[in-house]
Amino acid sequence: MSSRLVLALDETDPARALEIAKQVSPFVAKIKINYPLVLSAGLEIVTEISKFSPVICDFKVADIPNTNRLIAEAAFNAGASGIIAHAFPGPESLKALREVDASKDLYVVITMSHPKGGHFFDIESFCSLALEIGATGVVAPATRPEDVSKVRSLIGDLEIISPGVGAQGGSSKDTLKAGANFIIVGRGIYQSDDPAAAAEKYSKELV
Ligand code: OMP
Repeated sequence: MSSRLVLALDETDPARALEIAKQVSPFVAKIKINYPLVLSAGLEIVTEISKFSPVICDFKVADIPNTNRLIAEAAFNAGASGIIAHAFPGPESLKALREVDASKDLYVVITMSHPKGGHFFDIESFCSLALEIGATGVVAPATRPEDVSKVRSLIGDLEIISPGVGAQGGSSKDTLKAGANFIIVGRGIYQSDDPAAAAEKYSKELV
């Protein structure tokens, strides 16, 4: 069975990040890269890691349509298979990402995983926006499975990818039960002494 694990590779040492990407690739569906790694390694790291696994650029894009477009062009030209965006700038900003390349994955953040991270997020409106603009899926928090259930009831068949398992204390079992398709794990894997063994263990928990 294919993996339901996404590695959040927030390791900031480029050489170590690349080595971890190679080692974990048999156990992950995708690798998610965020600003900490890209700011230390440059966008070329997306191209390098894409050789081992599809890469989601977690740039939480949140700007006017033209700036969103420029960011998506850079990420996709580097080889990213998908991108994560915030919903609050509204439909035109999200559509601009879609229009760069509709074959790429677009994930919309619905509400966030940290304590009080849901305070300024409107789950109903953001889910309806994700549907309206034809998102691939949404990001919803493993730290609040009740929110994942609510999101599942609002977005039909769109994918749910859920961060917050491991260092943030979320339960992968409860999150999958609530309707998530993929679980995102960062520190629980890349800070482990044996990232490949940790990724294998997490991936087996998600079957
Ligand atoms: P760990 O907490 O180390 O497992 O990493 C979680 C990853 O998911 C990080 O890259 C976060 O930036 C990201 N994330 C969240 O933790 N919470 C959210 O609400 C949304 C994201 C995300 O969009 O991926």
